[in-house]
Amino acid sequence: MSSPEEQAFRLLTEYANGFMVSQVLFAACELGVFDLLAEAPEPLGAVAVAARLGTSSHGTELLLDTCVSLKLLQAETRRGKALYQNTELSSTYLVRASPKYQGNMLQYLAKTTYLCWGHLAQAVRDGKNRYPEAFGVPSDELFTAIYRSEGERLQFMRALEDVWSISGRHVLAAFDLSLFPLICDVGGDFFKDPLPEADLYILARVLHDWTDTRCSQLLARVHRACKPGGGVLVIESLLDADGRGPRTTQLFSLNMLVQTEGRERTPAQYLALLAPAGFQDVQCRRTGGIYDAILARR
Ligand code: ASE
Repeated sequence: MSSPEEQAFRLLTEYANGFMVSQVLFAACELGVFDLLAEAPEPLGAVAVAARLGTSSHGTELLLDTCVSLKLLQAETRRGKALYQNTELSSTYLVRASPKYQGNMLQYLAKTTYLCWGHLAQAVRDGKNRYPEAFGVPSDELFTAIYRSEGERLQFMRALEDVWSISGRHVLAAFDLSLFPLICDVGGDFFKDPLPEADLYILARVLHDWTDTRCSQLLARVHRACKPGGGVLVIESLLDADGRGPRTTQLFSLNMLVQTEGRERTPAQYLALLAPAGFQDVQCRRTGGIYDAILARR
């Protein structure tokens, strides 16, 4: 048994090196390790993987063995030689052909979000991100942190779809939506474009990108478009009432600080946005998953 002090140091080391774990995952995806092993008829050695990927055999072996420790790959030793194959986790989520593939999100996190997190301390100092200065994009843009180009916008949309393919059903099962025959999933330029008439408006991962002022404007627009008896379904990751958890949601809220002008919110904070916009009967349902649901009626 290690002393509390040693345990604390172990925890500190784990946190300090946490970014390395993310990078191993990102690199293995980017290089196509999981796709190659999925397509191979049998487990492959490091030299064979390196030859097929066009990578160094030394680097590849290190990467593969680290993936084994992380349970992203499994290895068996045959006649003194390690042979690698995918685990359940990597077959399900990291192979491009899988219906539950999460690689677009990982690529987005690696190529965009990760860079923004390098400016976390500055974002905390300022209370807002310095994305325009840091990345050399026009600072008059309100919402540049999510995509710097059309290609990045498409990547972001593919990334959100990856997560939706896992979380969507749980969130949509949180409430009986059969009362709402015509449903509008709000996206695009919703501050400017007219909203179509509908019984229910879904705002999924939208409000967390915006300031309270912008959220109020958007909710007022939705309220005006909404039929009497209709409603709005907000899909977001809910913070605990005291803001001290869940940890993933706290990290998402910091993510909104470094990438957007928004934040994650508590149920009371969503109520404080919905009620002044004219919505009633606000109900919050936690799903136990990443995203929760809030239903309010006009
Ligand atoms: C956004 C979602 C994301 C804006 C920036 C983002 C994600 C990463 N960066 O609306 C996806 C998952 N993370 C969160 C916080 O939902």
